[in-house]
Amino acid sequence: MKNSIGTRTPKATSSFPKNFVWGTATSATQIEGSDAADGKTPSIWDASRLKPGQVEDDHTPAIACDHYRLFKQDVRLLRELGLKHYRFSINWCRIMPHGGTTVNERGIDFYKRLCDELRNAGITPWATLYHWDLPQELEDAGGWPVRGTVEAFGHYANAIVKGLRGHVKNWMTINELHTFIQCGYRIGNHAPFRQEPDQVVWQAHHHVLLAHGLAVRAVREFGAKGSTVGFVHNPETPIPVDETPENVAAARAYYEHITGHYFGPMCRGAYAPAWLRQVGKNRPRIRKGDLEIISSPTDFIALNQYGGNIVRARKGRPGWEHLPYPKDFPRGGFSWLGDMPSCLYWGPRLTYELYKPAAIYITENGMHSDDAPNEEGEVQDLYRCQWLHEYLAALHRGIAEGIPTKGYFHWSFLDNFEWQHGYNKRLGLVHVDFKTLKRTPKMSALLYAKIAAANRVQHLP
Ligand code: PNW
Repeated sequence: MKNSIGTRTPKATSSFPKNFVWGTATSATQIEGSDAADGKTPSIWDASRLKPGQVEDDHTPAIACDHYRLFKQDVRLLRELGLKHYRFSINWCRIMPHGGTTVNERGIDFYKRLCDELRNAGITPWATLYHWDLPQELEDAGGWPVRGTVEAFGHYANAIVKGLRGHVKNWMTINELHTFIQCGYRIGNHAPFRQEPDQVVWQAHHHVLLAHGLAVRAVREFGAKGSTVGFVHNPETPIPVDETPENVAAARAYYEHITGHYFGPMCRGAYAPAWLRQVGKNRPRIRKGDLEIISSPTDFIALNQYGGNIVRARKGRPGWEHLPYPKDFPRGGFSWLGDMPSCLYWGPRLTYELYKPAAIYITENGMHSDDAPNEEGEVQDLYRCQWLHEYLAALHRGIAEGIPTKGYFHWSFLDNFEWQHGYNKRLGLVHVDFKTLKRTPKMSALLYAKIAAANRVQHLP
């Protein structure tokens, strides 16, 4: 028999569906800079609000990638890479300064210019309404634990959806409620750096769900015809230690347990009864009509997926148990991030099995690695290249099995301001020199561009 090692032609099965959405993602505070330009007022993450020690090395987002001024160059780079979809977020403080009700047209104009530039480059915009830039005045009045913040958000959502009608058709309401409420109001390592008791935290959680519902309604009422909208969540992903029915069932039960107070109200119109029992007297106050607003139908569920945890069924008893990772394994650049490619299989699968969304998008996936240009100016970020192959192969498996995942956005397009880590964590496909602001596509950007253009991964497990 003729030796065919190394001459393997790609299997048809490694292709993604036609029209699969390949994109990259960013957020306003992390890349824009120009934090007082054109009428913008401070958010809770602004340089002027951060106190010493809150962000590593006291970095601030005052300049970040200077994208507000360099956006044309950035869109050109996206075009050169051939990436046809781009997820960004809108900074509330540019649109409604001070968190008030007066619209700042100069703020809307920036996002119109960005969208025009994208359209001319053949790139579809995907806009997130809230990626953590709460106007400082709203925080001063109590922040997300206070219902007035939801009302203010409703005004903002209506204004920006109206303002960008004709420019944006794909909307995401809220980015990672779990992260900014738990880190911002319970743990205190994200702005507004508070440590509140459970009832306050769960009240804030409920208010953000309500804000999501109002944003869905804003898109339905004021969005262009054919607009789509969904919520972006980052659930921890349980990965069964093997695929025996009992271990898969344990993973599903655990996923229900951790998503029932997020997707439950949204997709079923009710908080999971087990969760309500668990939080007991710390449950949020829910007004009549709230759950109808929260469960306004959406078009997709968006997942930000980075890692996962291994679970299995408990011996002789119902439920699950976690298998803790050995020290230093696996890694992905953060304490919370373990490199577990199969999360891109299990996350969409469990979400689909439990909540049956019409579509799923992976709106973030990525890792930190500190690669810099070498003497030839090449950034050889081999870990990220390997990551792309492995994670996308896992994503592909689910699609091949019939899970309706319609798109993938790599986090992030550019190295950027990584919240409490400042500029010390680099997650970009494109390297940014924060002194000169020079952009250099890493090896992974070129690899990802090839995968997107070919619409297939080369390596399948
Ligand atoms: C997400 N955690 O943040 C955000 O949406 C991005 O803005 C951010 O840059 C990216 O992931 C990388 O960190 C997270 O503690 C922050 O589990 C913290 C956690 C998860 C996601």
